[in-house]
Amino acid sequence: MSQKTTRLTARMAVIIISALLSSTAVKANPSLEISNDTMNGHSEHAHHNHHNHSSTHDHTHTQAPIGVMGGHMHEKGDWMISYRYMQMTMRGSRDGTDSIDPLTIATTVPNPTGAPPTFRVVPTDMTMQMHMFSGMYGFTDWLTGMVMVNYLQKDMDHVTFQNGAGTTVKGTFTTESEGFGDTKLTGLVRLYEDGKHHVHINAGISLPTGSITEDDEVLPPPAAAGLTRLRLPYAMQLGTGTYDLLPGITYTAHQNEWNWGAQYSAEIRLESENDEGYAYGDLHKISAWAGYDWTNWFSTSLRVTASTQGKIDGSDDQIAAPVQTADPDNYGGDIVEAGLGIDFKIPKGFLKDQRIAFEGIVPVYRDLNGPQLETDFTFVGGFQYSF
Ligand SMILES: [Cu+2]
Repeated sequence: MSQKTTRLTARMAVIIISALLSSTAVKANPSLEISNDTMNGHSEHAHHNHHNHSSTHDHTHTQAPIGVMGGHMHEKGDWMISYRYMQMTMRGSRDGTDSIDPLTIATTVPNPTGAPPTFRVVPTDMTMQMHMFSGMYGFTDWLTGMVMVNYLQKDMDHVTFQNGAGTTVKGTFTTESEGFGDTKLTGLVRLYEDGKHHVHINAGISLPTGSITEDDEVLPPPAAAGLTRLRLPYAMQLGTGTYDLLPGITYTAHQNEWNWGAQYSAEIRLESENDEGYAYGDLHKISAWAGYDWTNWFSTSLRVTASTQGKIDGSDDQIAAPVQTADPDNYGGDIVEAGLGIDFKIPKGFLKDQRIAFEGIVPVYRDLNGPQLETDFTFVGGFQYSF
């Protein structure tokens, strides 16, 4: 039954995406066929007049900070492969907009199962590392395809309070999970292009290739209990378990030394629950940025991002422990972040014109469905190779 549902929703997703692609294509095609030469003319124009930098690729000038996915397109026949490393550092918990310490959680926050009455195991910090490998190809001047494969490493430190009540700390422990995450296939469809302003649609699907059945050893509260192997909470799993639609729209522009842009992107679950009985909340995200070219090989950017995500719907009955991460209600929330990016375009040698970029992102505002671990810092570093 669940396999049938999976097949059905996968087919629906393919139909939706191909409908989206073909309808845009029909709309965009007549003008694009005529304007192909004009477009090339524009980029040549941009090449020689707007930028006196020798050997400047037009797309390099209009691309988004490295933490933005699907921020640029490629011309027909152009390839790009890239590697991005992302590290999210979380320390301490937050409930709504307020921080909450482990002792307060362990003695006052109700455990929905009622036994024990409060969350006696509290996560204290977490590191998530993600290695993202992606390939892009310009099928035509109006359609770029993108594939992304992720490899994740997560570790979470916890403190266990002894028995069902009181302030005695029994001990600490760390859980780990590692493996491939979900795989993302995206079509980028050009909607508008005049050599200065660019608009494209991001039409993607996320395939549930990441494991949602990771387990590890945990330290339970009863004084006599030793390390016990359990299914890890949702936050430590590697994928969503559902087919997800990844819609979005991206605007980029440049003038002289300045570039700027904005992107709306979302993750919409295409199934009401995965094989273990739950689905993550939908995610909506808006980013806006501005960048400045200090030289023809060095630029910086500032970005602001706002996102909102719902709670987990349903639950995995094998995820059961008196810990906040095992409660589906303690997921999602509203977050505003600010990012500072630096970009290098290698000026000479065999990697000439290839891009190395970094972005550091800090939270500005957080209203979390909690208690939930809060992200204090996100680092993204990447290398992009075009040919
Ligand atoms: Cu690219």
